[in-house]
Amino acid sequence: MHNVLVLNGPNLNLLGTRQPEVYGHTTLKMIEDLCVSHGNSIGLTVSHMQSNHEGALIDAIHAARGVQAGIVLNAGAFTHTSVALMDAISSAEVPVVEVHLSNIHAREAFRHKSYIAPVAIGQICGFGAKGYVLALDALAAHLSDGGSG
Ligand code: CA2
Repeated sequence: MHNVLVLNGPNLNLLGTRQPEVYGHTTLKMIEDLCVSHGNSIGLTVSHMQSNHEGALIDAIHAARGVQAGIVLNAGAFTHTSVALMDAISSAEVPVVEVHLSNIHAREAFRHKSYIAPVAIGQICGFGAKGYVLALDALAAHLSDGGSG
């Protein structure tokens, strides 16, 4: 079993309670439970964390080094602004799969830029909560390939 962290950023604690037309009806707790159970079925021990604070997310990425085999990261709006998160991922030497519920490329222009994408092994967006399952599958495949490709 590989340890994997599912890390969610700002405002994602509100999932399922507001703006369901954009982000769906699934709550963060449902997504976290789904990740734990799906991870278990594909050989991943999933832990999860959500924070509205950039520094706390950076601390979690630093703490993942040598502990987690990979991270599934939805950095929320920090995706589009945070060089600091990008630098944390670069230095952590932990593979990151970037995930977004919505298709950020079909939304406002400011959401098209991701500071996470250049330092992630890949990006999944536009599939709602199922994107987290796809991201775990992608991470498991990456890890079983020995971390290449
Ligand atoms: O589509 C995604 O997953 C996003 O990362 C969500 C972020 C947004 O800033 C990114 O551009 C794309 C926003 C998360 C806000 O979540 C809410 C959920 C319910 C109600 C209000 C906000």
